[in-house]
Amino acid sequence: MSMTLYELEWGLYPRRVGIYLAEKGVADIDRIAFDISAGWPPPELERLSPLATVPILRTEDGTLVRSSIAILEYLEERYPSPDMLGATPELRARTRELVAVIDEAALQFGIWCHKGSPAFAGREEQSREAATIAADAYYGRLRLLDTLASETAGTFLAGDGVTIADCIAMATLQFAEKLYGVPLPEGCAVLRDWYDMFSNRASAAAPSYPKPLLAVAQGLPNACPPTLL
Ligand SMILES: N[C@@H](CCC(=O)N[C@@H](CS)C(=O)NCC(=O)O)C(=O)O
Repeated sequence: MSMTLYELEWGLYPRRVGIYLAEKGVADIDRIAFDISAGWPPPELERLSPLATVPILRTEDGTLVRSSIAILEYLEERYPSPDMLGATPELRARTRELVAVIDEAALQFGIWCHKGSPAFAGREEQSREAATIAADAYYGRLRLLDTLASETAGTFLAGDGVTIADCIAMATLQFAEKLYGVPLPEGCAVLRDWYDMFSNRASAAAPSYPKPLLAVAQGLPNACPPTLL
């Protein structure tokens, strides 16, 4: 029996794992993609997790790993080569520092969407104020990421090799740009160059987003003051 990954191929968090598996060259994990067209969450997902979020990894012994970062760290232990965390404690600390900042950015972006996007109107309470604060925080984290990335002498965010930080950053920025039409903030030259470079990698080929969602999601920038964009 092999491991099973439950995902939503284009989703912000599951996409982290999708990019990682492509970079790692791991293909022996069964993948089950949920579909939002029949409503969310699907009953099978509710049975798997009280959080009802994806991604979820089920290991061979039935253990459920229900957080994208925990999944990536677990897979690093299972598939140590090529190393995508860092070869020394210091390099691993660096990767995790970047991951923490990007994860905060993703969280803020999610709040921005949930509170400010027509995609969530009618499903939860909208708040222009909350959306604006989250948008500001999202861009603040990206500026911080740009500063941290500029300290690195290497092609990738944490150095010369691809790490889980690249996978998580790519998933976040791609989701923001391609689904919601939210560009990188002005002035983040290092992050911009990294994003343009990483976008050309096979692992980062944009997934296909559900058309009905795409049609409403692209309205997000209009929900916030133009000064933030
Ligand atoms: N911290 C979790 C977040 C997972 C998450 O929020 N996933 C989204 C999909 S991209 C989800 O399942 N949302 C459904 C919901 O919140 O009901 C992780 O890193 O895995």
